[in-house]
Amino acid sequence: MNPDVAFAVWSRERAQRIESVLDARLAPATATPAQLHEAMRYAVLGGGKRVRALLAYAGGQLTGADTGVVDCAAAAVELIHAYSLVHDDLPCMDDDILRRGKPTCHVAFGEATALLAGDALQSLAFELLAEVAPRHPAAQCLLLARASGSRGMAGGQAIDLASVGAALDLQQLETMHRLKTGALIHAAVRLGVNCGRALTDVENAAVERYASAVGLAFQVVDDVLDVEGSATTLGKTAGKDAAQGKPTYVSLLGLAAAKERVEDLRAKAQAALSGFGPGARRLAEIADWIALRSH
Ligand code: GRG
Repeated sequence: MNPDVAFAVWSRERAQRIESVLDARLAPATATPAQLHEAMRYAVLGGGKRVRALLAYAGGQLTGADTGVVDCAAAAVELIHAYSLVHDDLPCMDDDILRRGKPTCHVAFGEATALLAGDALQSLAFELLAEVAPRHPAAQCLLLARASGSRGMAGGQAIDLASVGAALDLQQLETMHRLKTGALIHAAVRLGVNCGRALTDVENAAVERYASAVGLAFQVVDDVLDVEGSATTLGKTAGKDAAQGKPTYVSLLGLAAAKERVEDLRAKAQAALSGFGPGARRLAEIADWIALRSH
């Protein structure tokens, strides 16, 4: 694709591309067990901003990776994300009925099928990385496993569930979000970067700073949108955190300071990319998009 096309064009093209990759890799809805496969496809296809896939593709551009090589990394991280949303929405967790503008997976298919769909999406993510990733598949699987496991996303979710009604301080809140949301966003960048040329130590440290800043910025914006957004624009229930008494950046800092924190993180992400050339363009654009998003 022409490297000069606008971000909106590039991101739309990549979102369509990952949709096709996911469509091709998910079992057909008619394959036995049909209800499970239908639920998996329902949870993954036809919705979502695809932020994590875009970050993987943009990370791949930084290191000159072949887009076809990045496909499986981008798909794997989106599959883990979709599984986490299905499980997060279950009655035993966040108990939500709306996701990506449609009924949540358990509302549409029942709790048992939704649980299994999440499990199977997780397995499929690792199957893709192990089977298709042409470079260092074991290292890529390790990276994704660590980001999504008990010391990453699942651990952050456990802290989140335990924090309802608790008085977390800012540092505890940040630790929770760095795990629950940041770890997978961080992994998305890394998985893409790893598909291309090897980076120097200095470059690797800069990528870490970038991924860490955008991972946290994404969550702070999510907290702001939970207050300022509506279910129509968000495609999910708005105002839930406050209703559940969950600590958020807005409840701890106030709206204005939370927005300042987003700006600070956006500046950090951009600064981290300053040593790279034009290959960092899409990562820079995604940092702006994450900070300025309205849904
Ligand atoms: C169940 C192990 C397990 C983990 C769940 C991701 C997560 C952890 C819970 C989701 C709860 C939530 C709303 C977190 C806020 C940030 C976030 C991950 C929002 C959803 O991600 P988007 O906005 O969703 O990228 P789309 O639909 O655009 O893909």
